Amino acid sequence: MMHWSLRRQSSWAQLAGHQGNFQLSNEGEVLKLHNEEEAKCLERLMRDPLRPFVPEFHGTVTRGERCYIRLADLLSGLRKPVIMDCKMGVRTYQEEEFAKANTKDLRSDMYQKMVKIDPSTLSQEEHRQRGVTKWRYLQWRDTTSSTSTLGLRIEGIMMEDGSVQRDFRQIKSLAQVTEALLYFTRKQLDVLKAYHSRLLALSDALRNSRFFRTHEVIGSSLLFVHDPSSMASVWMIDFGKTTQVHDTIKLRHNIPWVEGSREDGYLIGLTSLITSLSQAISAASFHKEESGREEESIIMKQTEECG
Ligand code: I3P
Repeated sequence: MMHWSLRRQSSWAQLAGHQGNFQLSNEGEVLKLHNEEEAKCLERLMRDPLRPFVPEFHGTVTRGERCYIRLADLLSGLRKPVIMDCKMGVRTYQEEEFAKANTKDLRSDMYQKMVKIDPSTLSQEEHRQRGVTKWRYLQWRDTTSSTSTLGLRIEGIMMEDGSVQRDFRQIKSLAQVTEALLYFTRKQLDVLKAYHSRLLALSDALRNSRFFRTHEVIGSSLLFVHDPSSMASVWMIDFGKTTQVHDTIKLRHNIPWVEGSREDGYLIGLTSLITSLSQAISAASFHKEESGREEESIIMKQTEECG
């Protein structure tokens, strides 16, 4: 998760996967620690039909000894933004990470994260080593969340008061995603409809995108942003693990991954989100009608009592 307003620095810092990777810029941009793959992707995206769905990329800048990519602040102009990060695709690890699954390159921090949530998931060997490979951890995250099945997972939500919630790892079903969407939008129909249209437009743009045809999109998120004036938009962010595939590989993005296929399942996730938004729109419409009826009957009762 990464694109946060400079005005809300503490919020994005709280949510960002890699704290310390961001800097403020006086020009109202978000500076993100340079990553070669991400910079290449952003450059290509600026010449692709996906451009309107990606934060404007303004090149790089050096600060001290570190290089940063310069991105438009997606929260600029929003008063009290409400934000949701959805990580897309049926896996969040690259094939290289998978290839390293049998190495002895163990991560104790990832082992600790797993122990905290469910120690029973770890083998005796892993407990003895007090470490797991990065692939093991990422794959566990994918299969214990909605990533493997629905092709997306909600990584975090920030509400208008700045409070941050990251506790969505238990979400497995589409109905639970719909519940989360209703909570995130507070059942506002106009906001849900705006998100729905934006995702349909994204779906069209992806169909026409050369970038999408030729890239394996891993660990990238859709950032949902709205504010009290109901301005709502969705942005594609985080391309650090997105790579171009060889010409001979024809990616479909809508089928499960098998080793070597490079498939990411991005469109499985997008379809899940669009379906879930349609369900949320129906639920919110029903709720609105019910509330209207309740209000009407209260008014009628009061009129009768007065009369
Ligand atoms: C992190 C999350 C990040 C990943 C990071 C994980 O786990 O999967 O996407 O960074 O790996 O620790 P969680 O969200 O459960 O805390 P990459 O996407 O860059 O791989 P890292 O610790 O090696 O940075």
